[in-house]
Amino acid sequence: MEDRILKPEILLVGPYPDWDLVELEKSYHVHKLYEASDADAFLRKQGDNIRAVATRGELGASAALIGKLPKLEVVSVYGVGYDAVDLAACREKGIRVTNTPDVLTNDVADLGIAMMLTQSRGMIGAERWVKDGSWAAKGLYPLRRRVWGRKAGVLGLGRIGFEVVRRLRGFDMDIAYSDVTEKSYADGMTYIADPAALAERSDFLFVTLSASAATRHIVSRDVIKALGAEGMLINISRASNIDEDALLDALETGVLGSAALDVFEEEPKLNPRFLALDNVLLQPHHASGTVETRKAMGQLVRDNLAAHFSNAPLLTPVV
Ligand code: 8YV
Repeated sequence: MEDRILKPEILLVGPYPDWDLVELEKSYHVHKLYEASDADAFLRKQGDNIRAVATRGELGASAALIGKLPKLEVVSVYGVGYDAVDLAACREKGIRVTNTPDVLTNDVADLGIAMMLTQSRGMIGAERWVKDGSWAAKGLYPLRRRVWGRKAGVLGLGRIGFEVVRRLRGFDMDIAYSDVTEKSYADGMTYIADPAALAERSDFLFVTLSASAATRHIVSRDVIKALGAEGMLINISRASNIDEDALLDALETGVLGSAALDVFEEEPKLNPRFLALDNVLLQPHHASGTVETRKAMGQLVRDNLAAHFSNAPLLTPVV
């Protein structure tokens, strides 16, 4: 009997690792949108029977895509961020949404700390200094700024922000945070509601809040200016949380000291202005990119789909 009669049909928006694809194909008839040369034609042909979308954090599911899938029941996001899923369209049509919180928190926090250290101590340039012979030819590498004991600001004290803080404590840092409300678990940390005031007192400003329309450009031109010529901005959340034009202007003119970024508007295509800067550390949106975490994320995507198709409660529902 044909596969699709026995198995629910699902749409994969972007590629997953092979170990996930193999497992998904055991239970579902998988359509790969990313392999279609003409996505519209593909969806006109296949869209009518698709009951689930499996997507990635940064790819989400737009209202336009959802509108082309009349039998859609559930969107399962491989990622904690669901800002790219049109939740209003899902709510209106009774479509459930799940994500993969918790399993990636520690890896995302680790990368944030690694980015702070790498950028502050100039490790990329230092390695170049060794490899290109500058060490032997020119002598000592220019001095960089210390990390321990300095002031950190954390914008968004959710799961990831909290783990960033736990790690920063190991560097004896003076830590403050900003969030919509003061948090009961923010032991020993100064609460500063205004992001610009938080930036003003910070040497390192971590952006760790989940993105939504309400947080768009919360790191504004003024916040960036307040962080200042000695400050460093570290973004492990979403590009939309930062006014990227303002960030580029500030990095180019020295209004902001430096930045370490894992996410970009229009990624994976970056604004070419980033590539000309020597005061940025650029990472390819891989804060959750370890084998262990990605395996756990894939498992949670599948567990949510399995729960949905067996009428069991969803493990990590968003809608
Ligand atoms: C991506 C993410 O989903 O968790 C998120 O919100 O953006 C990431 O984990 C991951 O890079 C896979 O594309």
